[in-house]
Amino acid sequence: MLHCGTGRLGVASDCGKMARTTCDKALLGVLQSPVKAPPYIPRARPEVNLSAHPLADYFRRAFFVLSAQKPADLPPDTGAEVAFTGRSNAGKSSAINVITDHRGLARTSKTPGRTQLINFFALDDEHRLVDLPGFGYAKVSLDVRDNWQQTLNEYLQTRTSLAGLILIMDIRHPLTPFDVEMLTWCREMQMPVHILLTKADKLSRGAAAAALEKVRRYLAQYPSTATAQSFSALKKQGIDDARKVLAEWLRLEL
Ligand SMILES: Nc1nc2c(ncn2[C@@H]2O[C@H](COP(=O)(O)OP(=O)(O)O)[C@@H](O)[C@H]2O)c(=O)[nH]1
Ligand SMILES: [Mg+2]
Repeated sequence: MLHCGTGRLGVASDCGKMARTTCDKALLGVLQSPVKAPPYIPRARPEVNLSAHPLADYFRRAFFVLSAQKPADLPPDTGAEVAFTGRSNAGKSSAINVITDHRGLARTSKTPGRTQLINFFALDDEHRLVDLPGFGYAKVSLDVRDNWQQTLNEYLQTRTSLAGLILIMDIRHPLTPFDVEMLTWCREMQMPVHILLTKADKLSRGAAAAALEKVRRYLAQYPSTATAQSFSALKKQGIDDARKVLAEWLRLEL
């Protein structure tokens, strides 16, 4: 192998010569074959798209800023941010990825409990999206869990730039004890909350509508501003509705 490799680099050797000759012939064949120019397809100029979808384009600007493990790591508490929360594996990172139209911005995982950091994504100098660590069956030691739950609590209790929470629930298992706890906390703190019932692609249209209705009936029992919609990161369903909620909370002027 090494021998052939040296030949390819032009050092005289039988093997090298053979490789060169075969290669040259192949190259010549490609060069000599009539190459048809591809048909000219005019492309829409980016500026045209920008004016047509200002919301989508705004969220597409998102970029990773930092991961915080302890309160001291948090970025300055200025401007406005919206945090995504929910059980591990509910689909938080996937939701952030489709809303910002970035495939791997927030890492997604098939293994629950892998993201234990508060991840910040900036949209501009004053607006951020935040991927919170998933509660639930995190595969971390108790010590570590205590540590980041403390950071998470402190973040939720003291962050003045936090404009609202996007609570992600698997549409097949909505209103888990964690979700109910989170909704109660939001009510008590008067924190705006919008529920994305995600993985809607896993249910029939009728079953998805019934799940949404069930959640809305639950919310209607309490005087609060909590809202809900169905969503699918896989089928890109409900993305613009979610973006509109974010834009309102972040007071974006687009
Ligand atoms: N079918 C389907 N799968 C999804 C959807 N959203 C997320 N997933 C999958 O659910 C798993 C967990 O998603 P992830 O975004 O990492 O969840 P997180 O732990 O809450 O951040 C991954 O395997 C995703 O591909 C969705 O809308 N539909
Ligand atoms: Mg995640």
